[in-house]
Amino acid sequence: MSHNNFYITTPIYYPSGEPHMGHAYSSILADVFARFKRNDNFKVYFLTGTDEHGLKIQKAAEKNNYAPLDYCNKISKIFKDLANKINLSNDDFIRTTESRHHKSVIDIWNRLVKSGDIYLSKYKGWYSVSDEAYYNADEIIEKDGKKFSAFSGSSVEWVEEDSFFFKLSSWEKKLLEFYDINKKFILPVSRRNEVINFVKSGLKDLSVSRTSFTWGIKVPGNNKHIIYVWLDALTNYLSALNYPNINDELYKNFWPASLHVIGKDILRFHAIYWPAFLLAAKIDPPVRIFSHGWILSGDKKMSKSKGNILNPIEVIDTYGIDELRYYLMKEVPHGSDGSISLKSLENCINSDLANNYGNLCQRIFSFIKNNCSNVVSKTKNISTSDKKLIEQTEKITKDLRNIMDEQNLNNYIKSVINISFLTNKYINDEEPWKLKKTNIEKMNNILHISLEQIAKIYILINTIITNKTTKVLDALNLNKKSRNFSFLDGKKIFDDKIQISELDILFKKIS
Ligand code: ME8
Repeated sequence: MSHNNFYITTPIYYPSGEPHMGHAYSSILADVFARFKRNDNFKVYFLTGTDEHGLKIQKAAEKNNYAPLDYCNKISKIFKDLANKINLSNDDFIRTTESRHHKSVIDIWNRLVKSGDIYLSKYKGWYSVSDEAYYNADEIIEKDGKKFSAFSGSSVEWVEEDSFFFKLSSWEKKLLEFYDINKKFILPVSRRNEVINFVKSGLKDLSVSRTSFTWGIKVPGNNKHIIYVWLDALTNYLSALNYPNINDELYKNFWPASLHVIGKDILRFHAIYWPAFLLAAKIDPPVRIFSHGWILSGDKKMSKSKGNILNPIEVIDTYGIDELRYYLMKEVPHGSDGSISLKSLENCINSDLANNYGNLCQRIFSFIKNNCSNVVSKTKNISTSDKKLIEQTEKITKDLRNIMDEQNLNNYIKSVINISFLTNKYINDEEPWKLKKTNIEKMNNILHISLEQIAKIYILINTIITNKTTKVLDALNLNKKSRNFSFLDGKKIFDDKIQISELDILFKKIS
């Protein structure tokens, strides 16, 4: 894969119930990284989709009186519609019930058999259908006579059945070596440490087939066994690139994946099982697993089973998608959990969107309209305070690529807020309105520099606020080709006079 290609994925979602804010968060986060790389002239492939096999889905379909595939068709479409509604810029939407995925899973299975990493035995232990995960006895807690996973809190059941196993134990040392060589394979560092400690405490072989239900991909040559849904699901990242056709342009251009964005609850699968499967199958593991925290409501994970859901569609219809995207990205701290509420969403809209970004634009646009007939000539002489603003902005922007290469979106947002703050202060200090009669050239310089700043701010933030930033860049008459990050390398956005167009109020304050 070339250095200028970037393959990024969201988790593929279980279509077992309707999507909620946690799903929207995970997807928007990945979307922001995808858009950042596109703005930075990378060739990006961005994948999302649905994870449709396994007992969890079979049970959800039965409960709703549907055949599994009919149920998946129905719910998968709801996830696809949500992707549109939240402005995901995904290039593909994969469903694990598609034949392209089936081929890919069979190939991986055959490779693992060929490498001697799979053997037949019997599984005896705990299983959580909700997590589709096996748990050791020391990971189980008992409450009111019922057993739960101490890790996720989901209920577990005792399973005893014939099963194929993957020799995960034999990959322990190689995984630790892999983490050691690839120091940034797992971010944030706290999650990396968690994974390394877990692997060091010893890995058991992993059951990779089930025989007590039918909804899934059958083990080749053995009709009784269904391939474990996580081995099936993880392979989606390869299937979307037309693996096993390794001569396919997509595979050649985009594997290994640059970044899998996932929640902390599915870290083990991505940071331990996935690289182990791939190393065993002699396929390069992905470059980065970034694990985000949970969206909480109060202090609880937002999820259907807890009944504390903020419905993303309702919030978008009331407040707008730009507003929700910005709020979620700002409010949830890097790699940690974040508690959200409508009250803090409203505060964020008022303080950041209306007062900071919106006000900066509106005051400059209306001044230029009223005093300069919508045209500002090119800056001629740079004053000390112009220079100061330009240098302060450069100092902030020069770190942005590194910040985003570590998925530190909070610092990115802080940087953009800071540029907006500095620009507002510059305008207040320079008082262009006082120069109309005395120094029209200086007034023009200040306005030109302010518009250049506005363009930078809105290009940076259009990774998050996708609709209203376009309105501003259109009103600046900035051609589409120039809406990229070349200014991060010191290039100017406007080399000439700037003609502006009408700009409506961007963000309405909520009272
Ligand atoms: O785990 N806050 O699917 P899923 C933040 N099919 N993120 C949340 C969340 C919350 N309240 N609730 C869920 C699966 N998520 C598998 C993935 S990938 C090969 C297979 C996140 O629908 C969760 O952390 O249960 C996970 O990353 C994603 O939503 C999908 O959850």
